[in-house]
Amino acid sequence: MPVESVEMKPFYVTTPIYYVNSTPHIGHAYTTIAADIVVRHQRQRGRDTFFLTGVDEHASKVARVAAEQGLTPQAYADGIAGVWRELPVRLDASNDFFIRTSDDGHKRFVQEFLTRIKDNGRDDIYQDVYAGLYCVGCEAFKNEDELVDGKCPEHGVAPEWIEERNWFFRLSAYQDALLRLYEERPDFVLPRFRANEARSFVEGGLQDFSISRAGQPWGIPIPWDPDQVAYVWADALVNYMSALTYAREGEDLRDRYWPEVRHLLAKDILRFHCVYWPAMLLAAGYDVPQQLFVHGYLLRDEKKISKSLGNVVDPLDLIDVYGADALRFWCARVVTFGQDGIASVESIHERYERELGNDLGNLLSRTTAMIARYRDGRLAAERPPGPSPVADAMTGLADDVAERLDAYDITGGLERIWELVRALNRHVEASAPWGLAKDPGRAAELDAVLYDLADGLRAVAVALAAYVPTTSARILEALGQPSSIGWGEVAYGRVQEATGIEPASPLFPRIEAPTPTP
Ligand code: ME8
Repeated sequence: MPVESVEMKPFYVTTPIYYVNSTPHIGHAYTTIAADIVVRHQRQRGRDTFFLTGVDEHASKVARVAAEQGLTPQAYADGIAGVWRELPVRLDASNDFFIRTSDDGHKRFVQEFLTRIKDNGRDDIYQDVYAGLYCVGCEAFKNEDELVDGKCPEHGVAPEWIEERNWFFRLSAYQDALLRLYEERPDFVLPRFRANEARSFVEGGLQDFSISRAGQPWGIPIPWDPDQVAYVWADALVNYMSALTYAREGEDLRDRYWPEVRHLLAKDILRFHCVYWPAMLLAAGYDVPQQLFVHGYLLRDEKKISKSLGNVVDPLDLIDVYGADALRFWCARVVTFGQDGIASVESIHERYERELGNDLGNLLSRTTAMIARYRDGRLAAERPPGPSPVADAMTGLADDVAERLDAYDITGGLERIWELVRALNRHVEASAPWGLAKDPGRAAELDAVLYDLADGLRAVAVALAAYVPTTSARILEALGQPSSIGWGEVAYGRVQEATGIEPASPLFPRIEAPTPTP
């Protein structure tokens, strides 16, 4: 779809809220970076955006660990929430709000939300006794057939037997409504193979699930039965709506952003998001989200990276070495977004050197050095007439990238931009400006080449702004260009006159290669 015809409705993006008691790893950074790329891009197109991330605090493990440390759960959560609040900052993510599920605004809203379901006149919340195997890692009940050697395959631990009287949500009543939703809105869950996964799960029959836990010291009290607290998922999912009610004092942002919401998440929590959450919203009488995009896992040693499996890649360590932009670039580029992929420090290093350092960094260094040397640092806004391979390479770029990013194809969008980066590098080699500079009779040709290189790099910088915001700004500055990054600037021939251009310092200085992991 060409960019002009995209409806300019508001655009609200969420990541899952991360368990406060785990440690940020590359998988968490991955969703946050992807969401940030998508939302920054929409902002460049002039859309009214809102980006939410945050932490999920009411897991039963929080209370357990707090007790071990002699702290109240709240004091323990307060102590560790800062690391999570810092994560998007370090990743250069532009979130508009950071939710904590222990916020008063969230707790109040969850109580209202559950009461709306209870009072919907369809008896959708009822009391029953539940007995079953519960995995604390997943915060979910497990069937025997989901276990491998009696253990949860995700967490490698045996689930616990739990038996208690709980409040249940009548999920089973929403089977037809969900199937109709998937049918009527084929883009509700993307990619399509994930929508099929959700559909087959629903077609297999839905079991009601417990939305409360008894005898827990930590959680949001069930308003009509304060001896029970909300089950952590019945509490956490609601964050996507609750945040809008109190993120801006005195405003209910739901009027603006609900249901224009896009949830990004990995496949581990597909059922909660694509089945339970829309059913809960329907039961509470709210519109379901606009869209859910389910991405794959970053794997290492063929296992999901996670704290419990002990093969964490700490994103903050990677940022210390390579910088946030390199991590963002690598996340978008290493695997086709949506698929599973292998994350290794070696592959970040390789892309840093080859693509960021050589393809992009050297291109800027060479271009600015040539403008400084051959034209005394002056960049003209007029180009001598004649065919331009750079203009050809830029044809359709803005629409192509926008179309890919509208479809969450952050990998494809970046590859399309990189085609231009490669075309610019080819142009340097083919036109050999250093040869033209020796021949005063070819001054106009040299002007044309320098104009094209500068203009191409300028367009690359604007197109890359959602992916690598700091690098983008540095390129524009080195070329003496304004910092405006409106999407309309991704077009040929918009470079502005500039003087005083100096050879740019390396965008991505050389870094010693990491020692290979065993
Ligand atoms: O599930 N590869 O929180 P969580 C890619 N609190 N993405 C990964 C990943 C990996 N190896 N590991 C984690 C929870 N993620 C709940 C969510 S939402 C209402 C409640 C990302 O801390 C991915 O987005 O376990 C996944 O869905 C999320 O982290 C799970 O984070």
